[in-house]
Amino acid sequence: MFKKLINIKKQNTNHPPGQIVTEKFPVLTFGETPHIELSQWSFTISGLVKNKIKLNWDQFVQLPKSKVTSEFHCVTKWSRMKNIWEGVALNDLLKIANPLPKAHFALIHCFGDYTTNLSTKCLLDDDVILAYMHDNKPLHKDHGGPLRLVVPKRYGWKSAKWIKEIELINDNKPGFWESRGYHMHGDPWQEQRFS
Ligand SMILES: Nc1nc2c(c(=O)[nH]1)N[C@H]1C(S)=C(S)[C@@H](COP(=O)(O)O)O[C@H]1N2
Ligand SMILES: [Mo]
Repeated sequence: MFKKLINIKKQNTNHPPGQIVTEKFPVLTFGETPHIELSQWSFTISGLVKNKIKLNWDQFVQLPKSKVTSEFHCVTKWSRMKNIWEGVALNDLLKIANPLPKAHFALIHCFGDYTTNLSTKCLLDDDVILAYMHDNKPLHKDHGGPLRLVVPKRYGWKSAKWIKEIELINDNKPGFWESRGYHMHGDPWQEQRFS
């Protein structure tokens, strides 16, 4: 009983297994940073929803703001422990979009064609944010500016930079890395690196 308590505490105060903590914030991108004009920018929630949402940049920045401090774990083994993200809580927007009961999964689409998949349940977690600020500064374009998704309870590849669209779907579909062998769920505490 006592031993178990210690183990639980350890897991809550440390990084996930196999990770090395860094103070730096490396840039991990497949390919080039896309160039996005704010006047051409939009964010959409589409697919299996009652209310499709499409917002331009001016509309997006007028939405109520949220702030989350969370850990970031890349599957290449670095973890950055304290990140202050500011933007819009995704569950606020998903509640408005109102996913249909059969919308069990989502495919995330980005400017620059990157994709990744997540369960709807995972996206509804209250630490999931659409971020345009990081550590009190506007999100740098190499880190996904103007807007990125942040999903702290999944490996970093699920935190899609330059997010453009969330498409709610019925059956789980692999994204860019998932179709190249990365795990469909990607929970760092379970070390779900590869499938
Ligand atoms: N659009 C897009 N999003 C992406 C990636 C990418 O290549 N393209 N790389 C992913 C990976 S593997 C990681 S670890 C994080 C890295 O985020 P960072 O570059 O801000 O550290 O972004 C994720 N999101
Ligand atoms: Mo990564």
